[in-house]
Amino acid sequence: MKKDLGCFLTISNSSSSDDLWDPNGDINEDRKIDMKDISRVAAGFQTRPGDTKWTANGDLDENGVINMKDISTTAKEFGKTT
Ligand SMILES: [Ca+2]
Ligand SMILES: [Ca+2]
Repeated sequence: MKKDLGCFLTISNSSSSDDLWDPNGDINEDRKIDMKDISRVAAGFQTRPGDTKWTANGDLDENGVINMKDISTTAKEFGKTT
């Protein structure tokens, strides 16, 4: 789990400059929406850009903060594949 999260942070940092992300709740971009995605949004709960736990992909509505709306959006897409 720790290793997984570290990997994600690396990916997140390196891909933050491209805007290919489609905000559908697939936070780790493995083409399916599952607990991993939800836990990643949850991990960034109430963070803003610049916070150490900020997860850019987790801000689905791009309002600059990860809140319940983002988590519930991810939860709504749960189980979907892209
Ligand atoms: Ca995923
Ligand atoms: Ca948001």
